[in-house]
Amino acid sequence: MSDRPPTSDVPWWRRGVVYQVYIRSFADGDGDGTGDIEGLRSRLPYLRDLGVDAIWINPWYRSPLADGGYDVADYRTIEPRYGTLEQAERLIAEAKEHDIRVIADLVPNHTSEQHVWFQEAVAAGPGHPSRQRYHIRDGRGPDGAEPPTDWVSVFGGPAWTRLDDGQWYLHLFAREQPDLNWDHPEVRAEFEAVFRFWLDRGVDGFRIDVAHGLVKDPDFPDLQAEAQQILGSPKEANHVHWDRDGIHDIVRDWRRVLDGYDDRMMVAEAWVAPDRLPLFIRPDEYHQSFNFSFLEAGWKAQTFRTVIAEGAAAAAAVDSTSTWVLSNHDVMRETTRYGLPAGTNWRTWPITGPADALDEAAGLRRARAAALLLLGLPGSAYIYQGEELGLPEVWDLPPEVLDDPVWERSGHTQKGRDGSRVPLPWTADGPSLGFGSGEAWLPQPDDWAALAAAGQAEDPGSTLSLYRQAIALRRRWGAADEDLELLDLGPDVVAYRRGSGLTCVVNMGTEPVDLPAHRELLLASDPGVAGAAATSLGPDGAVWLS
Ligand code: TEU
Repeated sequence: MSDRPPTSDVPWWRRGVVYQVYIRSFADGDGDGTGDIEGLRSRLPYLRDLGVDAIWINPWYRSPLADGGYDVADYRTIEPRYGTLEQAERLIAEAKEHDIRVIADLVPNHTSEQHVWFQEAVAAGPGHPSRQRYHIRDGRGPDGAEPPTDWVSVFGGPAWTRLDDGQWYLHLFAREQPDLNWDHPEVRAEFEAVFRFWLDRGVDGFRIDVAHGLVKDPDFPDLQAEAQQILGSPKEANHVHWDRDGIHDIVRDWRRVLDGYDDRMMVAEAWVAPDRLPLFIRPDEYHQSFNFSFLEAGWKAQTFRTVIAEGAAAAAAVDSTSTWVLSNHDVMRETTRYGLPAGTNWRTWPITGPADALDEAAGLRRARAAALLLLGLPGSAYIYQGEELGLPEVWDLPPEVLDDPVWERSGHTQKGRDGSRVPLPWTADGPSLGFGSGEAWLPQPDDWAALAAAGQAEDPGSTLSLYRQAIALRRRWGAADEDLELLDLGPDVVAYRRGSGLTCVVNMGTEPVDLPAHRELLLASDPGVAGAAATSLGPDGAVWLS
């Protein structure tokens, strides 16, 4: 067991630091270019030293990887490229020895087209009961040649694909991801069994994919939407297929299953309006739901102040805690996002440019400051692999290596999300910078050698050292209470004080700002940003004071 002091007696997930492992790109144990369970297991000491409480592992189930594993063919087996069930069990056990909890990623909105249910439904033909587990319907117009509705896929293009026998199936994401019918009792029963399968194998929690999906308007009306933004997040309550009230019954069933086990949790990936988020974290539903407004805020103090106040209040209203997140495998890495001019559409910018709009140095400074903003807040903090290395988005990946279905489905108007999924650099040399013994499935930029974890671990001024120090200090200063007081230090400043006495100040303006009186400078986002006397704070800087 590790010798770290327990933070408190409240449930671990209420205040934990959760590290997101995009398994395909974390560490490759067998040299085939794809990350895997053995690679992850070999890096558990790194995660222990970073100080995280838990890891969330992106889907590791058997999958053709048409959408990076969010197309699950079998929820009870491990994708052979990632390893075996025995290896998964060993990983869970070893993580526990390091005091690291494991959160699995469950995908209930859709399966892979290779799931046995979908294969059966396709083979059986129209009218067969197996078709009712999905949304498979007749088309409209002469010969049913028009899709049943005008709905569009989140990844671009129509949300319906026609089968050879003439019927159409719904897929809100890629063609390879047919949506399940959650009105079907077998679908509900199967997922309860899948929850139990993984709970019995010791997982501590679940991240639930597309928690705002699942339920569709039974009348299947047209949307008549002008155009849906690709990878956009329409935050409309009771939309025809998002954030429908019927979701909550399903969630309550899942919660009953989890409550039959000790100390387990589930976190919702719900892209919903801020005022709808509390509904997902009522006491008999999810334990947490990502606060994506925090991620979506640009480098603007007013926006962050509002988002923090609203997020904390919304969680407190239902006796939950907020779940802060700056980045994940679906969005441009914040080091690049914060380096782009305010208002830039970062989904399209890698294609539209202009490339010289990017200020990489400012982006990194701001990302480091944002880390202190994030890690000082009460509630839980999710960090995405590579964030602790200050990795930028690889926005200039050559088109021929792109793997995200978004690239093709968007008609090449968006490159997609591969730029945030490039395998991690562990060492300054080797064929894939220590990721594995061979080439990585996506190419790493040459200058990532300088960002490798091994070098950063030795450098006290590195981004990795900053994260390590911040997470260690958070145990002492940030975890003991859920108190939060926002301070007014001017229009360009985000500042708050915690009940412990920790004060966090972030300067999002262009001029230095005065720091409040304090006893000690605990941590600064960049050496020198607060000067020797720590009386003022430079632009794009953050400090923790006591
Ligand atoms: O993402 C769900 C989802 O809705 C996102 O695509 C969202 O629209 C976008 O990121 C908002 O900016 C989840 C997974 O995280 C993603 O990787 C999968 O591709 C998707 O579900 C389908 O399973």
